[in-house]
Amino acid sequence: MNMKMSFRWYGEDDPVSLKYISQIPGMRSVVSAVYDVAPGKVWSEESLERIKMSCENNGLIFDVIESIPVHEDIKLGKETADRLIDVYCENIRRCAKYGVKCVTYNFMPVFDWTRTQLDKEANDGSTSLVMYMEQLKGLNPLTDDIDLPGWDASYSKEEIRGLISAYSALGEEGLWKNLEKFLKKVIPVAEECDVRMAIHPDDPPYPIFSIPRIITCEKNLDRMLSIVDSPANSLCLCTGSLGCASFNDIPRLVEKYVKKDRIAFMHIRNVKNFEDGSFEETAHLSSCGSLDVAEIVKILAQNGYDGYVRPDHGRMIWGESGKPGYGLYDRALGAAYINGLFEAYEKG
Ligand code: DNO
Repeated sequence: MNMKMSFRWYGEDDPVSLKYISQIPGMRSVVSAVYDVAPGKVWSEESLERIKMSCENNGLIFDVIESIPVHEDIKLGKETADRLIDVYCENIRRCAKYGVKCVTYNFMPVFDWTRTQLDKEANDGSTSLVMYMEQLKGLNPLTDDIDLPGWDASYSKEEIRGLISAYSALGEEGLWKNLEKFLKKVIPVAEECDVRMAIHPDDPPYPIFSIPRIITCEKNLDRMLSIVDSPANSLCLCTGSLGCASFNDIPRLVEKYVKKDRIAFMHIRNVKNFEDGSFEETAHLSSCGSLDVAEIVKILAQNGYDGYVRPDHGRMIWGESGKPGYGLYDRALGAAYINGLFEAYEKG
């Protein structure tokens, strides 16, 4: 197969072992990161070497990072941004030295992905991550003490309030300006190192609590890619993140960007969308959700996609417990299904 099947591993503390990951048929690459260093600090070469060796000892290749986090000061365009971008570049160089070919990151202010519940039980007893507008309504992080699942717990409530106010004042155009500055410094370094930077879309792809979000839709993806027109400035096209909004037609977006060679990484998962914008994460199979996963893979296969793919968020099934979205069983089923689709479409 052309594409490179991969699996996210959260390091030594991950309840899913590299040995088990290596037992999934067709598993090639490990997607990981140095998790014990705060954003804005340099990763030690020893840490990268250790991840590389652990993967290789299990017959796996460590060549994808998810993520090198972008410090909030860079996104906010503070005076420390220049120095922090230099640190970011140094981390890219170090990763490349240990064999990394693709670095995933996001430009979401304050919070990464947002859901209202992490363990919604379905009729079959499995659980998954959901976003219910009903649960979100009426929450105001500036006045309420809220703590949504998936948010960085290291911020105090006061700090979160301060950041939210700063981002509201910055606005979308301010955030674009800071992204532009970041890309113009980072992408040339990635090019030198033969690394493809893969931006993860905002999840969900619309503003939350008046915080601007810009990696959301076709127009904005085009704008982001045109800032530096290079394959090193590419997408991590996450089907679930973009696909929970009705304005994004995922097969069409995949077709457009794969033809331009601007997809470095595919996160493949399915979501079931509701009229009011709520959504539930489901099993990967097309018939389980609103996305036509078979069609998406068909387009990738028929266009000779040779970038990275990983099964994204799985449900918790068969009594497994662990990191929400990141258990072994349902993601392994997802990998097997995606491999099957690629094999079928590549063989025509
Ligand atoms: C969620 C993940 C994201 C992703 C980052 C990339 O499960 O896909 O947290 O890793 O947004 O920086």
